[in-house]
Amino acid sequence: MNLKQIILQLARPLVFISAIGSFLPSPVDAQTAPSPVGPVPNARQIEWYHREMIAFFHFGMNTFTNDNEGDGTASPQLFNPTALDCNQWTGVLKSAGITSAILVAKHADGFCNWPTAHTNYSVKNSPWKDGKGDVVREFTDACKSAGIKAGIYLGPHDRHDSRYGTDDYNNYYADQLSELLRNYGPIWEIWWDGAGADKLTTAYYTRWADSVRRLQPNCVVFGTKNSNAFADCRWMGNESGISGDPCWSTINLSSIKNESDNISALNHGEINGTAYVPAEVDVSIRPSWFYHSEEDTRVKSLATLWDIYFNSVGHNSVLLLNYPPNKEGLISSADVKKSDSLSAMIRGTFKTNLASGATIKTLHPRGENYKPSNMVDNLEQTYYATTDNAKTDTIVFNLGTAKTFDVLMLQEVIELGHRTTGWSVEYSKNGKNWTPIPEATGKQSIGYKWLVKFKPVTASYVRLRITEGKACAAIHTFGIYKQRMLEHD
Ligand code: OTN
Repeated sequence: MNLKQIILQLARPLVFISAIGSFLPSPVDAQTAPSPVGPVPNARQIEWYHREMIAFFHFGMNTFTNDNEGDGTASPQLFNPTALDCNQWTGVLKSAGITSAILVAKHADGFCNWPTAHTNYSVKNSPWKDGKGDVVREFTDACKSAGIKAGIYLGPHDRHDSRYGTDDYNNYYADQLSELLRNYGPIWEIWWDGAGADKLTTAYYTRWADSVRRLQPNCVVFGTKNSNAFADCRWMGNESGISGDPCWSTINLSSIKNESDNISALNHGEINGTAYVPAEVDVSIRPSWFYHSEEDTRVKSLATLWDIYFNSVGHNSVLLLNYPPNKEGLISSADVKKSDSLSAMIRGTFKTNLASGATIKTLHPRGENYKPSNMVDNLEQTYYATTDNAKTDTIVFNLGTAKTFDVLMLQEVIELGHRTTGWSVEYSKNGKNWTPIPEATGKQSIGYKWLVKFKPVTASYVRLRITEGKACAAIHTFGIYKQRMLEHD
């Protein structure tokens, strides 16, 4: 053996070891978290995502004029709820497990639900409580005692105030905004409806956003059109409760600004969007935003609400579900019944993850801190991650026994950005022959939560194939569930 042969002989095991090494987690990967990729959420957005559902209360002059878009000429004398009880509203939310709510303080008709010092067009000139009432106060107090986060819709458009469209309106709105942000305790979200708001320039919103940040640093901003630069969350392009598939939390701010040309971008987000502005899905439990007695029989069916839940919360969005209080000032019994049924279906379905306790094998585990079982441990802090060089993976869950399921849930670690951009799920009786779930094939986004429902399948093995990614995968949850259906109406 000459010297060259001796060197080659010695080198062979080293080459072999280094080849294996590229498949094994490096010790560094095993201990350290993956680096974030692309835009990531701020602290307000992370907290907002975890609420999952928000209640919306459209209540005001329109409730008493049987309108949705009053022109601002209705007399304050018409506003007179006979039994307003915001504790009843929060009771409905508590029993549904909803922990945040947004009240319309002023809609586009300009009538103010609180005794503002800046216009006479308000509750103080109504017969309700002899002009001494304050719906915003009753709402925020009820939220506080129920442990519910309170948000405010202060309509940027105003059909009553003649200053709308002039610079004086900027001052008027700013004064009202500070009144609301200073005097009612913590305000968790402010809603800047884009409807009719085209005259409001970026300069207006810059001033108003500055007040929000100074007076309520933790307040989430629902931003539209010219408030795009301040938006923590965006409109998603329709009022039917359907976020797109995919639905990325990222988007270009220009798409929010020019919304009418970019409805699809709002609905789907943009995979390479430069801003992190996830979708909030505003939809009413009834056909209209405000209460109309003739719609008492047209409250959305449980099947429709169930679909909306999957198309909003289950499409990486937060659901903002409107319950319009009636002329008494109460949420009607038909709406309460539907709300209770929806929450019973959500709780019943997601109570038991049938994948918990599964034996899990993956191709590219990062290491002990990010082990596969973290996906099914039901803990907030833990997650599974692949090695830095693995953007794809095949993850097999051996369920131990045959289980029947018809829903699946995936969650990414949102703090680390959108990572996985292609995935599919299959099932098998023996771990060898795999059948795709068509509804869970060729999927793209995950984000905070992705849900899919399908006809029940029975299997002992389930396989998640991560087929594309921007970076190594970081999967917080993989869940399979059996729907708990209530009687449909
Ligand atoms: O007539 N509209 O103003 C209208 C009809 C249907 C759906 C939306 C709108 S306006 C739209 O409302 C959104 C909230 O639902 C956002 O605020 C958008 O910025 C606004 O343009």
